[in-house]
Amino acid sequence: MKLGIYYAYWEHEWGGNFLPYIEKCKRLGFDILEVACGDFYKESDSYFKELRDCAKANGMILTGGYGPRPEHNLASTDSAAVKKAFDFYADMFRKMEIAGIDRIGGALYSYWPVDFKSGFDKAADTQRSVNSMRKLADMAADHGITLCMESLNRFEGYMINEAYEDVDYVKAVDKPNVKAMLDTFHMNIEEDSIPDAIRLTKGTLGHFHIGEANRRCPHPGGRINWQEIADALNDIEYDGYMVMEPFVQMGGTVGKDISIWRDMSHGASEAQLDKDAADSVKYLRTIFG
Ligand SMILES: [Mn+2]
Repeated sequence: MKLGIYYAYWEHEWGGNFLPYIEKCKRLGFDILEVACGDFYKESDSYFKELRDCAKANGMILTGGYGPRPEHNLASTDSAAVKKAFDFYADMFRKMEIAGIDRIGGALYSYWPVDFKSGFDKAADTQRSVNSMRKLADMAADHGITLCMESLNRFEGYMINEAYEDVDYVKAVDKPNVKAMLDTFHMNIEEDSIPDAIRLTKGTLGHFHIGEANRRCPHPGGRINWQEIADALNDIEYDGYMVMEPFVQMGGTVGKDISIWRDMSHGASEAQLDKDAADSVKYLRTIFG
C-alpha cells in the first residue's frame, strides 16, 4: 500500500509552498505528499512544472485535496456562480496535470465547512450537485484526473455523511472518474461499523484518508482498529492510496477550519512533528505492508 501525508499537518494556512515537503516527506518514509489545490490559481505553470520535477527526482507521488470555498459550491442555486466555479476548476485541473497529480479528494460535491445557519435543501442540492458533477467529471477526464467524493461527518457537511450515501452519489453521477472517498476520522463519528462501511464501497472507493479518532497520527494503542481496516481494504481489493491527515496544531485558518482549540501537539517542535509522522508511517507499514 502506498502511504502518504497531507502537508497541512505542519502548516497554519492553506496553500503555501509545497516544494520543501516533497523532500521532507520522502525522508520521513512516505510515498505520497497530498497538497491543497484551492490556491493553484495563484501560481503560474512554471511552479507546477517544478513540483512535478521535484516529485519525480524524489520518487514521490503527489495527490490533491480541496474543501471547496462557498463560491465553488456545485450544488448552489446560483447558476452564474456555478459557471464561474467550472472556470476555477478548469484552471486547477490543467495545473494538476502539469504537476502530475491524477486525483483530488474532498467535499467537491458541496462546499466546506458548511454554514448550517444558512439553511439547505438536501434533496434538491444533491440533484443539482450530481448534474454539475457529471460536467466536472468530463472536464477532469480531459486531464486524466479522478474526482473523489469525501464522506464527511455531520458537523462539517450534510450531503454525504455515510459510505452508503457516498456510493449512491457516485452511482447517480455514473462517471468512471468519479469515486467514493472515506476518512477514518469522519467514519468514527458516523458509521456503525468502519470495516462494513469500507466493504460497502467495493469497486467505488477512490481514495482513503486516515487518522486517529481525534486526528492524531495513527499510532498503536489508539481507538481506531487499523488491522480490521486493513482486512476490509484487502477484502474489497482496494488498490488506491492511503493518506494520513493529522491535525494537532492550533492557530491560523487551518486551526480554525479544523476546530483545534487546544494545542494537541503539546508544544511540539517541527522535529517532534516529523518524528511523530515518521513513527506513524513506520507503524502503518507493519499493518498495511
Ligand atoms: Mn479527510
